[in-house]
Amino acid sequence: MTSINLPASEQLALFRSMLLIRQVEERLAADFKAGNLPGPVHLYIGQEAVAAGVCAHLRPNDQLTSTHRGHGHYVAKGGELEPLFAEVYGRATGICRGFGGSMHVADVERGILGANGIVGGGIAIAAGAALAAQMDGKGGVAVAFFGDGASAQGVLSETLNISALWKLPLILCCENNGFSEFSPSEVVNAGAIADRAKPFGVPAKTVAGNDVIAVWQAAEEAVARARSGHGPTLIEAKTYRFHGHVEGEGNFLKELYRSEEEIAERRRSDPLLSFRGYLLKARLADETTLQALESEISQQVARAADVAADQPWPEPSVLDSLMLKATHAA
Ligand SMILES: Cc1ncc(C[n+]2csc(CCOP(=O)(O)OP(=O)(O)O)c2C)c(N)n1
Repeated sequence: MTSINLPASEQLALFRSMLLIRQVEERLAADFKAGNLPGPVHLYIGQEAVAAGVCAHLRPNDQLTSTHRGHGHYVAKGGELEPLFAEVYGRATGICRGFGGSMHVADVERGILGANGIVGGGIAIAAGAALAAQMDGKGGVAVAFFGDGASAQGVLSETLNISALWKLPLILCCENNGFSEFSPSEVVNAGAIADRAKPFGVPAKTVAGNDVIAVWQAAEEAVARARSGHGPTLIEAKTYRFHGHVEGEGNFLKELYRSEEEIAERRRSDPLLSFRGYLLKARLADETTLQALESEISQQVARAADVAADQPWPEPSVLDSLMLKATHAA
């Protein structure tokens, strides 16, 4: 773990953000296992340091785009828990009225432009948000979170090109968790992902994505560069997902693409536990404080999830009227 001379309150806020993501995801994992989810979920467990470290630098009006693995970014940007759970549960009070599900959680008011089932789909949308922020002239920035698989999509090159030319206030954050669905990143991506920024003259940094302080530092530089009009930065955060590509994948995969031993080994560098250990060792928090925080967050998560699970299903007529509006708009 990188250590840093930041006020304890800021470092505890990072821990809180990671913990909140972890507990939300663990609740959803349990919900899936119990057969209580109407659709698929792709969990972010193991990658929390990336969302927390980057989003710590974002202001309420800054914007982000996310992926099919999008709950962590939503939570780190300050999205409310109850509408998140309600959306994943398909309920009427969901953030998209229960019609979007896990892969579409969004809260435009909070700058969360949405999770996205199209791999790489958020990259150019974030460039558009960065262009809007640049035109507004208020120092806003946009962040595109995407995976290593998405970085093999042509849209990354196009976005690097135009954002470099126009000096867009954009942070391209690749979460390299080692896999694209069930394929190791090496069979999907030629060369180093960070090197993709080179031909466009965009600065790039590869960081230990399980080290929240290292991510925080890289993001601090990238966000400052973007806010001051110097253009985009690519961050490649090397991390690992502890859960499957999608919950329940063991039920349909014919063979395993990674061993239980590998996962157990990688869990030894769990970003949340490493940071917890660091906070204690650096005397930034004591055991009692951390346990109190853990129990407060687990109550907050359980309450939000339980309330969401009790909400009604959406009325099909709402869908009809939304489709009607969309048809008129087109
Ligand atoms: C355009 C497109 N192509 C293919 C898919 C199928 N697909 C869903 S997730 C995924 C892998 C994405 O890997 P990565 O970008 O590394 O994200 P991760 O799942 O590791 O978070 C693929 C190929 C898709 N959803 N969209």
